[in-house]
Amino acid sequence: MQVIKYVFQPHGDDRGQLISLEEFKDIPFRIKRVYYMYETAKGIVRGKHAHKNLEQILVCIHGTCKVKLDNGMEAKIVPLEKPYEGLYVSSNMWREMFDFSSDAVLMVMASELYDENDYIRDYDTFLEYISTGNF
Ligand code: T46
Repeated sequence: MQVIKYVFQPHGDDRGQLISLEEFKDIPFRIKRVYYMYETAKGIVRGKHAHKNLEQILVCIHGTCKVKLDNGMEAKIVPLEKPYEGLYVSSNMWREMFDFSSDAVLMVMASELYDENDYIRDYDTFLEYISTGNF
């Protein structure tokens, strides 16, 4: 399984850093939605689902966390520790976010609007769904 981690180019000067992300340039899809999570309680695992169509880029813009990606055949754990790193998460990929530092802010840029029908929230259903290859 190939993990795609983008390294964004900061516009740094003596005032500090600034990162700008543009759709189709820095982000490989139209950004229809941005959301972020913070004040994640200790020991919490978020996600635990896959999406049928949604593509996303996850950026831990403050603090740190880890993301487990699982395509049904292989799983990898990716640490997100820098505000200039973006993890691409494709559709048909089980994801879990965990090990959040208390100051973590995880921002997500998404290719689609929120749609509960796009979620697969049961792991066995996910395995069954990808085994059909009908997507
Ligand atoms: C994903 C991972 C990385 C909305 O109303 N609008 C939204 O855009 C989102 C993302 C969530 N919600 C509501 C739905 C739930 O009542 O917010 C609540 C928490 O959402 P959820 O339990 O799905 O959050 P996570 O952290 O488990 O998963 C989220 C995204 O839902 C998901 O698409 O890939 O982050």
